[in-house]
Amino acid sequence: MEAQRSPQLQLRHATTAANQQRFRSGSAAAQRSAMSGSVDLPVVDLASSDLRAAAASVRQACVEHGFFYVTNHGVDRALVEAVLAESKGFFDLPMEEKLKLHRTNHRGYTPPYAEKLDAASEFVGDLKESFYIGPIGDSDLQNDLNQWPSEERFPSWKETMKLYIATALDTGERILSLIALGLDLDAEFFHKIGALDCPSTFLRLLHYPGEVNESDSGNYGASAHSDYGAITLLVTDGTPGLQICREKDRDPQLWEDVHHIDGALIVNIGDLLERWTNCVFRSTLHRVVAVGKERYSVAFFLDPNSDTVVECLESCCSEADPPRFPPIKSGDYITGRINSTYK
Ligand SMILES: O=C(O)CCC(=O)C(=O)O
Repeated sequence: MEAQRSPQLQLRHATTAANQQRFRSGSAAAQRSAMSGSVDLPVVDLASSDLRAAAASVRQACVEHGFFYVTNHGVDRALVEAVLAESKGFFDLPMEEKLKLHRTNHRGYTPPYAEKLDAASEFVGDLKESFYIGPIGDSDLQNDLNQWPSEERFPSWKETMKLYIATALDTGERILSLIALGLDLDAEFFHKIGALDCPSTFLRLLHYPGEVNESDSGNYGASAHSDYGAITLLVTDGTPGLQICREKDRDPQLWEDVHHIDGALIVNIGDLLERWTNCVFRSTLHRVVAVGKERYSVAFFLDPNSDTVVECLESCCSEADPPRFPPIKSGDYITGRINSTYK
C-alpha cells in the first residue's frame, strides 16, 4: 500500500521549530524532549489470509514500537467521516451548550485544560477538549450512563457513534486475536478469560485548537502519556501532531512524528498489555503537539472487563525474568490512572 504522507510537511517543520524554541527557552522538561524526527511504523493488513504471518508482524510491532497501522480493518471511510463530522458539529457549539453535558461518570464533555495527561507538565492542563462515550447501556433499562447531545439538534449523532463503537469493537477484537496468536496463545485467549465479556470500551472524540494564546506557547494538545488499557484504535482528520517516544528513559527523549496514512487506523498498546506481557510489549509514550491548525481525532479504547485480573503471562516470564508487576484488576488500574489525570 502506498503510504500517503500527510501533506502538511510545513506544519511538521513548524512542530520541530516549536520544539527547538522550547529547547532554547530552557525548562528541564523541554530540554529532555527537544529532539524530534519521524518514524515509519509497521503496517498490518487485517485481511491477510496468512494469520500466522499477520500475528508475527503484530508481535514485532508491539515489541519494537507499541504502535502500528492496520489496513483492510473493516471500518468504512464513510463511517469515519460521519463520526468526525458529528464530532465537529458538537465541538462547534457555544461553550455553555457543551458544558450542559459536562463529564460525569467519565462520560460527556471535558473542556480545554481540564485534563492533564502528563502530571509533570508545567501548564494547568492540556489544550484539547474532548467528549467521552462509555460502554453503551440500554436507555430503556436506564443503565446507560452516557450523555448524548439532543436528538433534535443532532438527529444522527447517537446512532453514528453507536455504529462506530460496534465496528471498532469488532476490529479491536480481531487485533486482540492476532496479539494472542503472536504471544503463542489461543486466538480466543482474551475471550476465554472473560476480558471481552462486556469490555470496558470508551470512545473519546477530540478537538485540538488551531491558534493558541501566547501564555500557551509550548503547551501540548495532549501532553505525554501512555494509554491505560489493552489497545487503542485511533483515527485522525489527517492533521499532523501525534508523536511517539519509544524510549521514555532516554535523555534527551527522542520524539518522532507519526504520519497519517489515508484509510489506515493507528493502533497502540496500553499499560495493561504491557503488564500482561511483562514489558515484552511496549505501552509507548505519546503526545499531540500544537501545529497551529485545528485537529480532530477519535480514539477508541478497548480495555478488558473491569473484573479481569491482569497478571504476567507464563510465556512472558522466567526465573531470570520474573514478573515485574503484581496482579491487578483491570478496573482498579484504569480508575487509578483516570483519577490522577483530572483536576
Ligand atoms: O489525538 C491523537 O492523535 C491522540 C489522542 C490520544 O493520545 C489519547 O486520546 O489518548
